[in-house]
Amino acid sequence: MADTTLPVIEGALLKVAGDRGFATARDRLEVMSPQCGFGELGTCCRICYMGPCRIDPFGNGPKTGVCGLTPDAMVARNLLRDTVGGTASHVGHARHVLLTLRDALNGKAPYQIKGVSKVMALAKTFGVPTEGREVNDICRDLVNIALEDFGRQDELPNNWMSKRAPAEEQALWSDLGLMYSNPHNEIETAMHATSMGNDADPLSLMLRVLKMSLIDGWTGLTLCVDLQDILFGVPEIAVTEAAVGVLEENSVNVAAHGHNPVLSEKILEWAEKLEGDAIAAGAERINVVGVCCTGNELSMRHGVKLAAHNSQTELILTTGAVDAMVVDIQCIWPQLAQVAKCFDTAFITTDAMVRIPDAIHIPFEPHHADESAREIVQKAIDAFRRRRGKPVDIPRHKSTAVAGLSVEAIVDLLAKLDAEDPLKPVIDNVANGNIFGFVGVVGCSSIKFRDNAMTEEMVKHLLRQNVLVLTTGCTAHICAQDGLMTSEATYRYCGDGLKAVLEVLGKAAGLDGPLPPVWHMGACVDNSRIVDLMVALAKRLGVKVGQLPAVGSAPELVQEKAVSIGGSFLALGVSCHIAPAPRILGGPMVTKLLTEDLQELTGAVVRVELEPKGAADWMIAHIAGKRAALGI
Ligand code: XCC
Ligand code: SF4
Repeated sequence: MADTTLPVIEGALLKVAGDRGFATARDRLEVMSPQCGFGELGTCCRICYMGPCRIDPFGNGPKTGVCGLTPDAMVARNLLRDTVGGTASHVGHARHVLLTLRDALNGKAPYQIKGVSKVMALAKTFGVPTEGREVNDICRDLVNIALEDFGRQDELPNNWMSKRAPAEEQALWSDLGLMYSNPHNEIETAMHATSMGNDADPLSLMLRVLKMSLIDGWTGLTLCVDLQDILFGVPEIAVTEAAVGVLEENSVNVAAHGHNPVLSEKILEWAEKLEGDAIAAGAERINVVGVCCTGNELSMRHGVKLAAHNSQTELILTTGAVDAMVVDIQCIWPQLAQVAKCFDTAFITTDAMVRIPDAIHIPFEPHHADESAREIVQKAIDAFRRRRGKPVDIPRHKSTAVAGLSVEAIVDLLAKLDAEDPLKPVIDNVANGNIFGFVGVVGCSSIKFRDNAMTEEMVKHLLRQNVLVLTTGCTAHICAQDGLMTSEATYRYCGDGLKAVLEVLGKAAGLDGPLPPVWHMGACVDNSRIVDLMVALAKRLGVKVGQLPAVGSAPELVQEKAVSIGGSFLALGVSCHIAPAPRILGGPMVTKLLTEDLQELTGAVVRVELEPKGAADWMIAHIAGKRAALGI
């Protein structure tokens, strides 16, 4: 029996949807099942019009595509295109934040620099002089360094990667030909290389996969998060709540969904400014709640409540209680507009790239951020006026959750134990086994894995073995909803060693009980925070990141972005558990490369485990191997 409350929340939401007559993603999946076997194995190519070509991995029928493409090259090309999709998404987000910061500095966009400490830290990293200079001037230099990365046509190493990534790993990447310069050029090259009649060598293609993933890691994630922290502030530990029960029947509920805080920060600001209008419309207040990664961004910096992860997005609309759902980019299901239409819900798209039939489109761009945000919040108040008095159905489940564990917040907390050497308490507890290791549980929520509570169950197995869990993205929502970001979870699930460490940390943090055992480190872009923490620990220990007793896990993979994030962990030498299987199994060489031979190249492997316990057991064994190699 699953030791988790999540299926309860999921079940309650599905019941609401069912009672109100809505088909959901689960129904659509059922109609579609079984899904295409060629697609699952990666041996379907539709890159040119002699195809589509399909190769039966059991040897029945054609052994290559019409052009002669082998199954290994086919799966490698497809995988590369997945990572291009993921990387392009994050790099696009990062560039948008960069241009917003530039415009804010030029007085053309209504945003201020809230993360002065981040500006100073980055100035140090990039060798930007600070003595006697205004923060905005220092910041302008940082912006120019970032802009250079997007403009250069030489082959000099990318600024952000070469200054932010650890040196020893860079030497390895350089040997493997994985260093990059301008991310845009590389995205172009990868699309070119995978088009008909180009790269057909599986090994060459797989190295491109790693290179593309590094671009995701250092430009898509690290640069993006660094600049977001400059604009919106470095997250600090905050207590919030999670699950659908955070919706309030008598308030104007505004669900902010998507990824880019450039939008959601303004929505939050205008929700506060227009509270009076909401009260005049008969509401108690404006209740901004967060969905998916936008939810994570808002909870990390403002303690905003977390309403739903990706596979619950259509379900929370069926409660009838969401007055507006405002979205920007990525992971926005087109179905949302159809569900919203059945209620008074204003479903509002804001980005020119995300147009959805039947949505209200209010263009949001940083230069006119205030006007647009005001209009959006007003639409929510109007929708509330129409909804007032109509029945809503809000399942009451929710849990408290501690969020905001940026690396800076963690180091500040540790400094209360050892001001001289903040990481020492962690290192000591890793050495004595109180902390057996670390797992970054990241990525999406998938309806394919929700019924067996894959993420929660896996996490609980890890905690029992004293593994500290760091999480981001929709898996962070899952953990928060299940109460895994509470002190009680420490008592209930952790092994004695981990419990003892978290008790000390909880006290230092001024909490009533121990620090929770699952650390909310943010949105998917904030996986760079997990990497930063690992890099800092490795540096302090004098080892490579790949030698740490640490593993990555994407237990409910959905998005291409999670594929490229996983690739960036692999390039750093951090092994990854993944479920479901990536679409490589039709290519025996590629499969062997990722599950075994990569060990020789970067020190990491990929492991597919579809059951929570099997996944946890493999990770614990892997961590044990790393510990043994370190002699601890
Ligand atoms: Fe999307 Fe980021 Fe995945 Fe959730 S975790 S389904 S990517 S919202 Ni990023
Ligand atoms: Fe088929 Fe080759 Fe064209 Fe792909 S590129 S569709 S394998 S002919």
